This record gives sequence, C-alpha cells and structure tokens, in this order.
Amino acid sequence: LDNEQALRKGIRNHEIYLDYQPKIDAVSGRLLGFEALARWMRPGVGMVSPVEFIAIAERTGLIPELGAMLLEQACRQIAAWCAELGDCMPVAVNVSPMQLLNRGFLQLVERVLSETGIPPRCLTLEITESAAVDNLDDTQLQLQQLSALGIDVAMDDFGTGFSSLSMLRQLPLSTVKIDRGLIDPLPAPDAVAVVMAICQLAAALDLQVVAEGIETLEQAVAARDAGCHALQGFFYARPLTVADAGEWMRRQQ
Ligand code: G
Ligand code: G
Ligand code: MN
Ligand code: NA
Repeated sequence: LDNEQALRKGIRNHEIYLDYQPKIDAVSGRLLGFEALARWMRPGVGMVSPVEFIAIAERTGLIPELGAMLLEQACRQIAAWCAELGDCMPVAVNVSPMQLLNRGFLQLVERVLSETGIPPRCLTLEITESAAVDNLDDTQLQLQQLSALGIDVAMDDFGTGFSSLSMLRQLPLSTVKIDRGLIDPLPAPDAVAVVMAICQLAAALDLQVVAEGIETLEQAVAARDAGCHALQGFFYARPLTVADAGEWMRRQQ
C-alpha cells in the first residue's frame, strides 16, 4: 500500500522517465535506434528498478496509466528526434504481458500515434515470450491489430523462456532480441553455435536479430559473425539520459 501510494504520486509528479540505450548496426557500426527503459528516481529513496515498479503497477491496477505515460513520453521523443533529423529515429518501448493484453492498449497506441504524428514504423514494441506463451491466441490477435497500424513488434529476451519456435512464425514479428544470457558466453564455440542457429531460423522467417547485453568487443564480433543484425549493450553504451542519447545521435550524423 505504501509502495502503491508512492508510485501513484511518482506518476503524478513525473518522477518516472525513460532512458535510451543505443542499438548499433552490426556491420556498419551506425546507430539504428534506441530502446527506451523506464526509470524511477524516488525522492529520498533513490533508483527503483523497473522490474520492481512495473510489478507494483501491475498488482495495483496502475499499469494502464503508467504504460500510457511512458508510451506518450517515448513517442513525443521520437517526434522530436525525427523532426531534428528529418528522418525516422526508431525507438523500442517495452510492454509487459498485462499491458499488451489490456483492452485499451490498441486504442492507446492508435491515439498516441495520431497525437504525436510519428511515422508508425519509428515505433517498436518489445514484448516478452511469456505473454505469448501463456495467451497465444489473445497475443496473436492483439499483435495482428497492432502491426496493422504499421508499427514493429520485437520478441524480447528470446531463448530463455518457454516459447516454441513455431511461435516466431505465428506472431507478426519483425525482430527477435536474443537474451543476454545467450550472448554472455560468446565467443565460446557452443554459444556461437546457438546464436548462429537462431540467426538462421530468423533469416528463414524474415526476422531481424538484435543481440542484447554486448559487453566486449569479442562478443560484438562473434554476434556479428553469427549473423546478428543489431547489437546493444554496455560495450557501446549504457542506457543514456535523453540529453546524452540526443548527443549520441548527433555525433553519428
Ligand atoms: O532497465 P533494466 O534497465 O534494469 O530493465 C529491467 C527490466 O525492466 C527489463 O526486463 C526491461 O524490459 C523492463 N522494463 C524497462 N522499462 C520498461 C517499461 O517501460 N515497461 C515495461 N513493461 N518494462 C520495462
Ligand atoms: O528485458 P530487457 O531486454 O528489456 O532488459 C534490458 C535490460 O538489460 C535493462 O536492465 C538494461 O539496463 C540491461 N542491459 C543493457 N545492456 C546490458 C549489458 O551489456 N549488460 C548487462 N548486464 N545488462 C544490460
Ligand atoms: Mn527490452
Ligand atoms: Na531482454
């Protein structure tokens, strides 16, 4: 209850904001876009992990409100960066299973796209395997309607959950993000074999592959050689403040 009140107040007082972590083209090294990651700087307490406060929001019914606020924030930022660049700067937003399956979610995305006027292809939604596994039919329908809006959908944390490989085919995805648990042991040969197999499967299904959690040059090279299209991780950049992300973007131009 204490946490609920604090979170309610935090949402109202704009204590929750987004950091942006760059995604890099594995071959050219150029910036491809960002993943938006929610942050809560709780006054007198410090940083609260999104794992914790998203769970509180889901338990207490605050998730639609929090999710809407974060999606609006991300899309306003996309609009600002697109205007500055005169081109699309893609941003991926994480969506929890409960958010995705919420009745109002499709309408929310439609409303935010139209209010911000961003090209839908600049927005990616990252969903986790568990959502799809637990409610495949609902998830499939919801994702079909979302992708019909022209946005991209990425399967996050791929390779750790319990998704069947056929799910990749059944869902209207554009991207799979290989979980950092599979990237961490690179360039060990057995880990390379696993990442290569995922990339081959993804290629056959016409999906882009992002490797998450790249922390070293050796991992970056191994992931690229295994066929990953995009690389993300501390080796390139930590999640950055919006100002630092903008600097990153300008330096790439
Ligand atoms: O950002 P790390 O920086 O600590 O994020 C931890 C976890 O929290 C990740 O699994 C990430 O997907 C999730 N997360 C971060 N931001 C958001 C968000 O805006 N919405 C949801 N649903 N999950 C988020
Ligand atoms: O589940 P999701 O992929 O959305 O989670 C992203 C999480 O991974 C965030 O907590 C982010 O801060 C973290 N992260 C991003 N890059 C790295 C990295 O190179 N190493 C580690 N250990 N974590 C990372
Ligand atoms: Mn993610
Ligand atoms: Na992930």
